[in-house]
Amino acid sequence: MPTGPAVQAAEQARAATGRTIRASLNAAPLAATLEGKRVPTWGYNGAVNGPLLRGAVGDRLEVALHNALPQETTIHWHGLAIENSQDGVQDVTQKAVAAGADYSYGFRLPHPGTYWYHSHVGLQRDRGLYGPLIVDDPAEAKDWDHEWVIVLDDWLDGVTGTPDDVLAELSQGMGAGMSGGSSGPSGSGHDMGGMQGMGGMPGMDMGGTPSSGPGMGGGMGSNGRYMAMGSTSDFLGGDAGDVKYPLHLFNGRTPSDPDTITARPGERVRLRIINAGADTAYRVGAPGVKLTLTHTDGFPVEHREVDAVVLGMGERIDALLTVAAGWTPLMARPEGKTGLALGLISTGTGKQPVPAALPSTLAGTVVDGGQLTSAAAVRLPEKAPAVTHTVRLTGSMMAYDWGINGRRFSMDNPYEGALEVRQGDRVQIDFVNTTTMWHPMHLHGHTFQVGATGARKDTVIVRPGRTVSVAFDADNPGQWLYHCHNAYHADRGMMGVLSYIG
Ligand SMILES: [Cu+2]
Repeated sequence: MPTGPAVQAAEQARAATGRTIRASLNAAPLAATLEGKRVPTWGYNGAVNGPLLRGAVGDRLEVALHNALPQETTIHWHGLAIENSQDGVQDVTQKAVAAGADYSYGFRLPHPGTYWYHSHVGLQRDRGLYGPLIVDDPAEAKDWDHEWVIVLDDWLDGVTGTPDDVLAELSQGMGAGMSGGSSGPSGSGHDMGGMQGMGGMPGMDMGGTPSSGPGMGGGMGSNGRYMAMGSTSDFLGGDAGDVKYPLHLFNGRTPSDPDTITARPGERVRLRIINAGADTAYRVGAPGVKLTLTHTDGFPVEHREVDAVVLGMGERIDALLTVAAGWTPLMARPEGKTGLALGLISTGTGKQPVPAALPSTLAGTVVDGGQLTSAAAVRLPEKAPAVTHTVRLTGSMMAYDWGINGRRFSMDNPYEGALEVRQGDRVQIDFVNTTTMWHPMHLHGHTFQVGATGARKDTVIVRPGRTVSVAFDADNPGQWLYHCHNAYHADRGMMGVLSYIG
């Protein structure tokens, strides 16, 4: 039970400063201005990318939500191991907040780091209903001069359609998208590497016949307006994304009007990068400048110097960057897609770079957060798992039937197929990707460890045909969702519940 005695006991055991941080979030329709155009969308407090919420470890965060949307909503506090009743999952941890209603969230901030919040209802977070949440560690030695909180997002709402329009098209399956003439090279990307490592999994329709999609030829879907065809990434192991986005935002702004910070040459900037996208991994870097990766998903890692870092949807990376004289373009390139999200660092000299003149690729040493090593201070002590759950990621672009172990999640019966754990147990989850596409797998309420010594994370990239094993100690009782953080995959059913029993 989200409010049972075990949950209350876990909440009482969390560190407390006695301080309370209060914030208000008003979820409402708004008109954003992007590329000089008025873009109708939904967001918090009148903007795309909500306000920065910030407190210290042990502070209590109280957020008053007003729902001025025309439909129900909730807020999920992504990555935070908070009290279960505050996790913001409709029909699992709370009743959704009705249109016009108010709701109060309140919980202690359990761990320092870079987190974020977003709506957990339907496809609302592929509009503007998200924002950054930073938890400070007062004991941390600050070896940087500036901090830059960076929220990246793939954007189409109000420009080419709405997320609901996108889902309507995708749900017809790949056949519908292929019948359109405007969607690029014949969709071969979605089949790429399809047979490798799949071994004829049941439910895998690799026939590739355009007629396999229901609803063929009807409505918008037949135009292939939203489906990204041939979007591939070697880094992600094949198919990179399902959806075409006309814009990519860096703190709610496009490259023609970039977010810009000023610094002196030689100063260090701590980047706190959040991928709030729905269907896009971002490769982030500055040409000719090294990034020192220090944290992923809030938790410290052994420092790693790279040329660029890839973030799946929901992932965060903290990195240190030393400022060079002139202008430094911090680029986020959508993996396997075209476009750019951009921010600039200026030292007050030189000429501001023109987006079109920037390099189209970021090469060299490139890693993702799941390939980093946890800092010793946060590494889980070695322990044999009391239980191992196998989570097969299933489905295909062809039928758009994404699921877990061949079953599509339904909120009507959320506990069917739940992964059962007992408090105190070391739990291992093996994410086995039987599909031809990568999935960023997210677990609520816990920060697992990837492999024996990998990073502590709450969202990890699982490449096609690969297995990623994660482990955690079951220390936060309740009912917790786990799901692919591709908004469209999650909505179609690649989701399940981790359930504390006994
Ligand atoms: Cu997915």
